[in-house]
Amino acid sequence: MLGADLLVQMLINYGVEVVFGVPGDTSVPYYEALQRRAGEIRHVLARDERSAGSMADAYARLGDKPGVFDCPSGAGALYSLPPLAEANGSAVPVILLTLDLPLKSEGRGALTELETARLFEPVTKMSVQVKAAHKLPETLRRAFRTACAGRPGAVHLQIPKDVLTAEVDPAAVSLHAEPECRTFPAYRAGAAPGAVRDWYRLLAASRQPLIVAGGGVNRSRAGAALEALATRLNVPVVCTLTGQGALPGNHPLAMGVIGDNGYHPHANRALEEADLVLFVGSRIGSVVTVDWTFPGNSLHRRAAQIDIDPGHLGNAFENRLAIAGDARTVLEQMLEGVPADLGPARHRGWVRHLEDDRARFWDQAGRVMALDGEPLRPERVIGEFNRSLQRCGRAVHLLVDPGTPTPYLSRFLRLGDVPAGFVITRAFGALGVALPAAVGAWQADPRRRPVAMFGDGSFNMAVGELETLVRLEVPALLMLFNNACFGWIKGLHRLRGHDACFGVDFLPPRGQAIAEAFGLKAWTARTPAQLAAALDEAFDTPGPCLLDIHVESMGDRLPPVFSWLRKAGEDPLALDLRDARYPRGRPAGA
Ligand SMILES: Cc1ncc(C[n+]2csc(CCOP(=O)(O)OP(=O)(O)O)c2C)c(N)n1
Ligand SMILES: [Mg+2]
Repeated sequence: MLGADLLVQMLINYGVEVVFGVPGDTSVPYYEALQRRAGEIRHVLARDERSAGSMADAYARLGDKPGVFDCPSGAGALYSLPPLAEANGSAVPVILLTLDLPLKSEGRGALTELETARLFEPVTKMSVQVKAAHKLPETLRRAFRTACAGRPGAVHLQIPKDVLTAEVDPAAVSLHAEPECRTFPAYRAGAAPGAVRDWYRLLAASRQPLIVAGGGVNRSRAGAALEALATRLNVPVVCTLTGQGALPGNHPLAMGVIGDNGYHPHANRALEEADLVLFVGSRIGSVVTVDWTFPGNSLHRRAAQIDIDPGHLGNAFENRLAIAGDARTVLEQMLEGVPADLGPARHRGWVRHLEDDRARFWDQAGRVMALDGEPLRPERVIGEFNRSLQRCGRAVHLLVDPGTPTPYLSRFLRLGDVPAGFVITRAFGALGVALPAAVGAWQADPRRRPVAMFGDGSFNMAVGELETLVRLEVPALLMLFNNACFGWIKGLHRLRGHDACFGVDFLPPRGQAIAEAFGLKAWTARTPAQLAAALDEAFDTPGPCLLDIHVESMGDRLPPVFSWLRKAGEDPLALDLRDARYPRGRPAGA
């Protein structure tokens, strides 16, 4: 067997159904091997390695299998770094295969030579060069085990071309795959003995408990366990940006999004007021804590934490209880261990209080989302999206880039009964992810419509993948937030009290024309009526389509970002919503 066939056989043995990638001079033997097994494993050709990586990342986030992508030597590897770093930082199992120069050319001035195994070391759990073809099976096993077990993460394998073309006697190596590591999390770990009892001791003494669902809840697919436990204990649940979707949108105990970006004021208030906060699968980093200034009522000795990574436990403040383990497993243990004397009717007043705050917020939000305006107000865009989504009723995957989409979607999304999965890449928050992520999302589950939301800055970084959407007939619904600028950065200039924003404006893309040139169906929306009609048509369109939505710039009005509102002298916890303006009076450059 050729090394390349061994490699593909191992991928098949691990249940890999799809690999994403971009070819190069060094990857031809691998592509030939893929071609020989085309009935068993698909290859999705991306137009940029960054996109291939974002596809693999989204595929893993929205399913239960690791994502695999490939790139060629040199430039291809360099382009693959951003998405691999994001996957690793977000605990998403992604395996990158760099099909590299042959070992025999090492150190002899070959074009594209680069020590890729070293390049990826700081952004992966494991990055190694495979030095001989007979080492491929065991290295692949280590790769899947490392990516999927413990805190999931990224793996990089540098595979020289002469390893791919070498002959191996298949009888001399074992091609077995560890069944536990075909999906993730592999080898789920439970809580240490006594931890569940300790949790109930804390809960019994609490009058205002709260659970925070972080991205780890989604990674562990612990949503059902969380829902069952929260319901059984009558404990309200808030989530972080990446924890969105942990509970169904209309769950009575789902109290919204906490933190800085796109937070709900009632959710942040709940964190201020709770006397016991159980964080599940959250790093509790800068966004959740608004750069460690929130909540004002310190979480020291108010918090308990469940995390797969013991390095996160107690990292933000002193915990009352720290449990190292897999989110779903620990929550299920808690569910099994509910003390008999713990009735379901506890904390009723607390829950009612949070429900009142939430109702007050949504009352206000309904008014704000109905406001007219040209260019369109982002709140209106999400409001129309909510309406059109619920009219359509079909399950979606929401892929959301930084800029206008992240804060406005998180704050104003109303799913109702519509099931949704989310990809909001927040380890690095790169632009240009949502559009390619639509391809990975669709590969993960073609029953769910991928809906990607991105700014025009983002769009221009990923626009080449429109061709991929059309070629593969991915029924993505793309929402381009067109404001002719890097709006988020413009807002940061404005926050410093002057109007002279430097290096942030560009020409508005002609989104509809661009999309149509690639073969997508497309609309331009400048008014609420145009937007409503285009959204309904888009939901009824079976193929890929794009809405070029002309929105107000975040440089013109403050977005729902806690730290920005605070800096502008507004009360970020106010439930009564009003338009907030940037401060004025400081000369540019001062
Ligand atoms: C790859 C990358 N480069 C730069 C940034 C910094 N950045 C964060 S938001 C933003 C502006 C985004 O502009 P756009 O996509 O048009 O969205 P808008 O803010 O205008 O809604 C930039 C440049 C980033 N997040 N990712
Ligand atoms: Mg923009």
